[in-house]
Amino acid sequence: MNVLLLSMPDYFEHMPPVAVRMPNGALTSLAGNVDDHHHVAVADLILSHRRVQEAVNRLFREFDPDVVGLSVMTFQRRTAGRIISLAHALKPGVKIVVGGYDPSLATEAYEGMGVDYIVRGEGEVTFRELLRALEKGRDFESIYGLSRLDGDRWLHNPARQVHGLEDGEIRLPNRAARVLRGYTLLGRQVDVVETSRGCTYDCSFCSIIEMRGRNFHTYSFERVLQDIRDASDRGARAIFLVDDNIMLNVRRFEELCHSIIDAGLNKLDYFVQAMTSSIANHGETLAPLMHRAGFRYVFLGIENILEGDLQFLRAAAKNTARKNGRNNGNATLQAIECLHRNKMYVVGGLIVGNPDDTRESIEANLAFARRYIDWPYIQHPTPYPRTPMTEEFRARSLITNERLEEYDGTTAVVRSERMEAEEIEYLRWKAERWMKLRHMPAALCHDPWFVVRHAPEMLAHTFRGCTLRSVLRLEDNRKAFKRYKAIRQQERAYF
Ligand code: B12
Ligand code: SF4
Repeated sequence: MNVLLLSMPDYFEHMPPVAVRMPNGALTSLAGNVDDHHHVAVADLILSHRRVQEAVNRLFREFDPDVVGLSVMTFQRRTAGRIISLAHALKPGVKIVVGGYDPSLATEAYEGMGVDYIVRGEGEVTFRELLRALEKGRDFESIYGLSRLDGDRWLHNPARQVHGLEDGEIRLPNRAARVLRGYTLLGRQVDVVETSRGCTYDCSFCSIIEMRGRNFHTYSFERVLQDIRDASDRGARAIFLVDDNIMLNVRRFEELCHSIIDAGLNKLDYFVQAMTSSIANHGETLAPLMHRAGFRYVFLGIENILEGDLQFLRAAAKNTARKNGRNNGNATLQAIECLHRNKMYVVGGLIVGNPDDTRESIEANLAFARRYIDWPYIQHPTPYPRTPMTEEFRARSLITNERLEEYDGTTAVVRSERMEAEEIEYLRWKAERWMKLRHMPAALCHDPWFVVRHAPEMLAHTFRGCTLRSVLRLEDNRKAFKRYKAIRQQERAYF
């Protein structure tokens, strides 16, 4: 069968396509795990975000798909709906399958969207079995994790257990299936690699627990190194480790760094998401090792610097430093200092606009970011399907915006008890632009050619809505913010 796998073109504020176009790891993993006789094409539509319709038309002409699979996050649901309609128009009768976080956690929302199958949870085995059932025309009922349309009724097969990755059943991703080019992270070809799946924490804003429960499974280092080598052989110079929480097992992560060094794969740049507690508590040995292994940017899930907010976010535990077996306060500063001492940059993940936030509590977080963080990744709490946070925001009637295409993390869609959503977003927007500007020299040193060529576009993105008058403060910043919001609105029209 001809199978076309698509990820959505929708991007958010901190990942402008001029600088970041990251592949979707799920699709190549699916492509690597179907039976060999299928012809699979993977197209990350972020690479054609300005010409989505043309790109889909062309992909249909070239691959004539029997099955189309879409990987969807919540803020991409509207675009997914439009692509599904287009697919039906281009080829009536084509089978449509959706998977990923949104279809898994808001399954019912897809039932009326012209979809034939919904894959809930991990997809490799379910999708392989679905293609087999489609070929045979039977046995759909025995596929765990599948929801399917039977006449005009939706049937939901039992959930599939999370995969123990240790058994080697999940084969390596198939990057050869990609049919579009142009992945980049500041001009360096980037790829994604997984070394583990899952997390045992339960932060209230995170979708992971509802998606797969609290567990942690790991791939063998042999497989991970093979995967990195494959990405590198295909031209990648930067690797994003997309594990949900790679720092859960610090000893294992240290061994992984050693393995990367021993295999000579430390010439690549690595980007990773990390818990502050792991870095703070093990940093003395871990951080120098990470530096030697090639780690360059570390995304720290700080979430918030205030204890009350951390309690709301259920993120206090992962931000706690320990000394002699005892809690020793917040780990954030210790972690940042440790990473800086070892020449790594900190991408600071903060969440502002929580229910009890005030102007002062938000300003405190912004001031912290300004002072300590190299690249801000500040977001607003976003009520994604089935997270504990969503329930609380709903119960407190704080959700002010139900337009899911705006659930991109940097659009405030909830208010706090004391502040309007728009005012919360305004504070973040106003502060963050300047923090991003400050990192330009570091980016210039590392990737001078790219930054010189793209600086105007990058600045135009960061400061969109602003004019010389607003930068010189001859105009009220709120007018620039309104223009920014209008531009952002236009950007969301991918069709
Ligand atoms: C790595 C990552 C990123 C990376 C890379 C993204 C990329 N290009 O793939 C970066 C940093 C860029 C990123 C950005 C964002 N992310 Co992100 N990200 C993740 C993370 C950590 C892992 C995702 C991953 O690659 N896993 C490995 C792959 C193999 O697993 P998978 O994606 O789950 O796919 C499996 C199944 O879902 C299924 N499946 C998936 N797609 C399909 C399709 C078909 C057809 C089938 C059959 C099956 C299937 O099968 C796959 C294999 O088993 C998750 C989870 C987490 N713990 O935080 C969040 C997560 C996916 N991100 C999320 C969000 C919201 C975002 C952002 C909007 C920022 C934000 N506000 O947090 C941006 C938007 C990106 C953009 N396009 O601009 C949310 C999504 C929530 C939701 N309900 O939509 C998550 C769940 C985090 C959370 N907040 O809980 N992200
Ligand atoms: S530690 Fe990270 S992956 Fe784990 S629940 Fe919290 S945010 Fe999600």
